Amino acid sequence: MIPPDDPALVRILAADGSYAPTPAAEPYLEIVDALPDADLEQFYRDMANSRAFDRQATHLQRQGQLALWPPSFGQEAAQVGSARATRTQDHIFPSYREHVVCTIRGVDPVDIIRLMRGLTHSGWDAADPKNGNTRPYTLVLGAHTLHATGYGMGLVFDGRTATGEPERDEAVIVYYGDGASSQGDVHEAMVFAASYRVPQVFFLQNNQWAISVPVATQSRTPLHLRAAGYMPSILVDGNDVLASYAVTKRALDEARAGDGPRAIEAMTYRMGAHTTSDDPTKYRTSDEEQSWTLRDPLVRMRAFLQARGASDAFFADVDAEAQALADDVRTRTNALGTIPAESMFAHVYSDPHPLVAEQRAWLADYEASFEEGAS
Ligand SMILES: Cc1ncc(C[n+]2csc(CCOP(=O)(O)OP(=O)(O)O)c2C)c(N)n1
Repeated sequence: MIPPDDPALVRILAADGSYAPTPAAEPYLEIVDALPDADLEQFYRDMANSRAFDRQATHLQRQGQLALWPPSFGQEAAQVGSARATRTQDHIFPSYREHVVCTIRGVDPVDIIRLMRGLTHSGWDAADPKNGNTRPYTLVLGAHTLHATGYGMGLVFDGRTATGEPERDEAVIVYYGDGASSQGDVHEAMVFAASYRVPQVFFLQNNQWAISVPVATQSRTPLHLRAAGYMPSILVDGNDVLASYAVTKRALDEARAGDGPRAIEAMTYRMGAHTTSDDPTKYRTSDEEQSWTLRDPLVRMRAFLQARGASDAFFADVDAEAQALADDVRTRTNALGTIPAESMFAHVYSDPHPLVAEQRAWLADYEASFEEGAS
């Protein structure tokens, strides 16, 4: 079901792509109006690329190349808008569905694949500049909101924010879901973030479902009102990339300037399964899915750009780039191979430990017991 519009909702593009700001969007229009055509086109390009990557990764899982894939299908506008609103010096704390955010920040899509294939413990090195200050995925719901708040407190203590030089001030943004919003960790993070005026944006993607639990069961009040108990909280149409960009940009600017944390609830929809191990037809209706298909974020932005005169050649170029990206991901995934099983013992303790040594020896004996070796 599509939730009825809340008067607090910030939306700039209607579902048909027409420019139709809601009253709550008025304060954000100057941000959107200042965007050059190149940025608007980049937003669409990002969404098309990430959808192609996500679809490819889903296929690769079905073909046995990955253990699991949590699709970002449907959440592209919330992620592109918010990620494009960050600055280079900001710090990103994703959950596990933020493929769009991570790749925009510079993470190689195949590094996300390597994580989901079980080849690495965390996928990428957050300290490597090419990864754009993007921390590893956290599968423990809500735990990383505390990591982000702790990091942001460090920014305050170290004088790396609210210096009066916006080009230099740093902020953190943490992504989490409607289900995670019920975790105590999230609320504790909000208490500390508010108390210490942490330069942090809590970006909640309300995709309507926590696996098979609908958001109406998670909370009897709109989720943005939960966060409003701690800090200014904004409700945005997460399928509108322009609105997502504008509210996140302002929230990050205010956070960096020392005004304290901000919360954003981006109303969106998980158009795919929770993960490739899930079958959403068991708990939601096709009527519901179809009603959200009518709000597809890519279709909306495409219609907006077309009305502004974007050419067929532009869309053909975007499609070709997205296809090339998906092909490249497929080629490199198929070449990934495997890793020695004993690497699982490598990072358990920093010093040698007798129990780990015993288990490593047991595994080596077990593998040697196969005539042709374990495969
Ligand atoms: C602390 C914790 N409890 C339970 C789980 C199992 N679990 C994994 S995903 C999920 C639902 C999360 O829903 P939501 O926060 O809305 O995010 P979404 O997957 O929809 O993006 C649950 C319960 C977990 N990973 N961590």
